[in-house]
Amino acid sequence: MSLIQRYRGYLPVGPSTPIISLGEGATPLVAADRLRAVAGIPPRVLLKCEGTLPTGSFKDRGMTMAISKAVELGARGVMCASTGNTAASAAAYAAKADLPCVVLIPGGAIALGKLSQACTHGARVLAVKGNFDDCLPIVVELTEKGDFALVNSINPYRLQGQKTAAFEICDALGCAPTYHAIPVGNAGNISAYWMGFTEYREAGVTRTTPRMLGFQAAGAAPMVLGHPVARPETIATAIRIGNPANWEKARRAIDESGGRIDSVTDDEILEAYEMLARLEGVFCEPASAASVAGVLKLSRAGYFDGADDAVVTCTLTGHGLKDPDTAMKRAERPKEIEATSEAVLRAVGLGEKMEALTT
Ligand code: AN7
Repeated sequence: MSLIQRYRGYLPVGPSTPIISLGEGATPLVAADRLRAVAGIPPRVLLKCEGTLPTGSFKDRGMTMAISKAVELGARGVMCASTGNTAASAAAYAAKADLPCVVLIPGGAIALGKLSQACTHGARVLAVKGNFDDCLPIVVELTEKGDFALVNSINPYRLQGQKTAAFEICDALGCAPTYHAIPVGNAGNISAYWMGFTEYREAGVTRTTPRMLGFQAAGAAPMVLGHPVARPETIATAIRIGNPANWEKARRAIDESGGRIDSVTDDEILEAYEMLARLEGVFCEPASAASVAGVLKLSRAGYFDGADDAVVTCTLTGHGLKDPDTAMKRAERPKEIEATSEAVLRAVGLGEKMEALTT
């Protein structure tokens, strides 16, 4: 069942809304027990793995709504600015809906997997000499004037779709988590989750809401600093954003929930990225690891002390395959060897042990 069908009663869709779906929704919520044990994190840690969505990121939740509504409302095409994942998702759903799609990306600053998706789905991809914050106002201006629909997260249907991730978490747990950790870029997703958590409480499905813990990259942390960042820099290119469009909404989510916004350095992001891959078998992209990096940071600072009965859910927003360059810059390159079993044993340095096992 598509996400729109499943949560129809909570979404602004009617009988005449066409459902443009790629089978999104129902992503896994995976217990991170090894990571929790190794890092000594007091609460239970669960990972909401959004990399399993059709285009490999959480954007699909918002895009199925945004594109369905664009078709319903008669848009002639769709347009977005993007650090990569929105572009990939918009391109795929626009292809499915037979709508032209134009995306503006910061030139040279988006991950290869995302670029390959946008281009392959047939979007017109334009590399702008500037960063994400330079791209978005152009898209706003052109879509206000023309008949293309804007599908960035300032489109309210995007957040409507994305709030369903909070529903899924509550449905899986049977209650709301105690804390919810999430990376923050343009600040749409944290706002959407808060909307989802509060709507479920208002509907009586859950009795509580979590404290929202938002994490920005240290080199792109306008909400932590309290002012826009003119030249955002981080290895987590997905969240390389200096002036988030949903700043106010996100601020309210954090304040109303009793949560906090914090920053994590690129080193902290990469540490969490590797721990997730090696301890949990979960390959996410660097920006996604910011949620877990933040939980590690807060845990070390004693923030969760005494919260052993608590549950912290972490959104892993995108799949690791989105950014193969970052992965291979860090990983050990394959060793080249002769095609013999002896060479294999020598190369892995386990010759004696493996012989002992096989004889
Ligand atoms: C993997 O694709 O902004 O705070 O243009 O791709 O809702 O912006 C992506 C953002 C986190 C931040 N993790 O979410 C885009 C774009 C990943 C992302 C975020 C993004 P928001």
